[in-house]
Amino acid sequence: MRYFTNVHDLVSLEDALAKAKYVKANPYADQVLGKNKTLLMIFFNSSLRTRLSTQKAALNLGMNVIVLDVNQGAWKLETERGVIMDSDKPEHILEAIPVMGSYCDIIGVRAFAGLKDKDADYNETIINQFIKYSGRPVFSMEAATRHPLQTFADLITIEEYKRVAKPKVVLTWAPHPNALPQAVANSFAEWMNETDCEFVITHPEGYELSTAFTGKAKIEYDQKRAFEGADFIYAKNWSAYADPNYGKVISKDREWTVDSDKMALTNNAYFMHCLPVRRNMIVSDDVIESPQSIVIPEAANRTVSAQTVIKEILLSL
Ligand code: AN0
Ligand code: CP
Repeated sequence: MRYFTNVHDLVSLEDALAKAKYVKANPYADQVLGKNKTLLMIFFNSSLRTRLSTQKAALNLGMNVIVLDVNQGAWKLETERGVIMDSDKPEHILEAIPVMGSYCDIIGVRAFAGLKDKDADYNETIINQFIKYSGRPVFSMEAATRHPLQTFADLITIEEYKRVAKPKVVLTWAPHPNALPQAVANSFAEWMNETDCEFVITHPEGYELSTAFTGKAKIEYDQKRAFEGADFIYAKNWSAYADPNYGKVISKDREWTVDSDKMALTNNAYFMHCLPVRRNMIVSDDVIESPQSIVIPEAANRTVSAQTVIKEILLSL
């Protein structure tokens, strides 16, 4: 595997989950594989989990790691081709990318959706430029439309906690003060459609995601009805996808906050969220602190998903 941006880059989900299980049980089995290989992690946006877990994953594989926060200490990058560069951006991404590639063997990129230009976001212009111009294998640490390392960790977690072969998994929108990308929700839907879980998405009207990601998922506008009999509740906020509101916050309705009354409708469901989470907007204190909350083991599995992916890329070098 040379590129990892979505579920279809894997041989199969089943194969990837089996490899992840091995990596989790044997975290230091491949310390020689990454010797004298350098991972460069490029962040255009903030991160706690992705930064730490991906670095840990690479160290477990014996790699060297360099981290660059583009917005802290690097030159501001122009990303459009053809512009006269007389503004505040001294360097063009078309030089910066191959230069970055010359210092490493593998590149991880975090570049969120700008939420202003839907076509630019949904064409994945930033990560695709890294794929095209870096000369190196590239993996996504959350790009404009997907967050595959997160979703891979989510599915490892569901596999570990499920009590029935085909659990009911519910992705629920929940309120947030700011406009967030659709990436986590898109990815979660895209990967859930590769499983045989019963998969339901619930959100207020106007928050419909792209059908390219939701596929065969059942859309239920009544959140309480969606929660009935659920085995996993996966909460996430996202901004509107549909025009004319692309990238906008159209509701902050706290009726959609996940609380213990709603969790009582479920089949004693586990609560999941990718984090960072806003308490008492997305989820009440008591739900996130309850024994059914698995957000910490879910975050811990980010090391496992990253290590499984980086290992596959190292094997292809
Ligand atoms: C980001 C998002 O929703 O895409 C990153 C989540 C992993 N969240 C925030 O910016 C709060
Ligand atoms: N879940 C996740 O990707 O968290 P960070 O934004 O902190 O990396």
